[in-house]
Amino acid sequence: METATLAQAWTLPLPRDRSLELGGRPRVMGILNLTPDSFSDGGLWLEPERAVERGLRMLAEGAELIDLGAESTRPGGGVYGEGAREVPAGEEAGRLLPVLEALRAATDAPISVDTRKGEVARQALAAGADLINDVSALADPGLGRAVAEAGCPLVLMHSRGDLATMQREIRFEDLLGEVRAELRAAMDRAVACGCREPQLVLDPGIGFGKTWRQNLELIRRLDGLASLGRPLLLGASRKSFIARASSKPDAPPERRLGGSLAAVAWAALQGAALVRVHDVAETAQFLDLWHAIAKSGEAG
Ligand code: HH2
Repeated sequence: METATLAQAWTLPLPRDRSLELGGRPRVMGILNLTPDSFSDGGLWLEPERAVERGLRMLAEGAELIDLGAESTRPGGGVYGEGAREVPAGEEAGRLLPVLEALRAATDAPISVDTRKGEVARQALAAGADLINDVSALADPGLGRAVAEAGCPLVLMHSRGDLATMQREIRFEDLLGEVRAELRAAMDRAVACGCREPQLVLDPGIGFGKTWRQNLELIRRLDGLASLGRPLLLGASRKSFIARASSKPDAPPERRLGGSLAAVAWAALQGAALVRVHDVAETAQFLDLWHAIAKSGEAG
């Protein structure tokens, strides 16, 4: 392969007259789960002070933005058994807001909030969040309306069915075509809620209602979603398909960095604008080098 596809340039509007510039080298979104039960970092950052430190450390290590999650969305019916418990909005906001407020006071870097609930999104935006990451792609139209009012970016992630059972009922005839059509439908839902297309970021939803082979195919063919005309985000970090597709299927989440970087390499090659990862320092260095190599032909 002679050249890589460097990501197209995009400018996403952020609250308070700021913007998030995307393009060239994919940006690193560092994962910070304030949950007891996330599959990889669950229980590690329950103490708000430690969570804030972790967020600031990820920024120092090269994350361009932080994704705060206060409800695990671990799918059920597959390798994770029952999947995550749904958390009431009050409990989710109670975990989220102290950390969000303290991080907001400490940094101007973009902060994303991973939530499916309009009520939580609204409170998060009022507390200084810059971007909403919705793995349900607007199951709650109230979330779309909150984003429309704030004028901030919204990540629409592809998934199918209920979180509790989605790994049990997987059926695709044309994987890429169906994911693309369902993301297009999600964009239309967002516009119906008052959002504008320039606010939207799209994500194929690795591990959400897909088999491990389908995850591989979606990563390999990610650029097939570029025709939707929006920046793409890939979240493959430490997910179970990495172990399943490797010669060490029992590798626990913290031993999946090599495979996570392979997914980042494929995302970068196909012009992904953002990658959502746990291992920030390693991914940032990987992408710096990936980009330097891709650009080295131009230096003369
Ligand atoms: N994956 C997870 C959560 N949020 N958001 C986007 N946009 N894309 C993803 O692939 C994605 C996501 C699941 O991973 P994690 O947050 O590490 O675990 P958990 O859901 O168990 O908290």
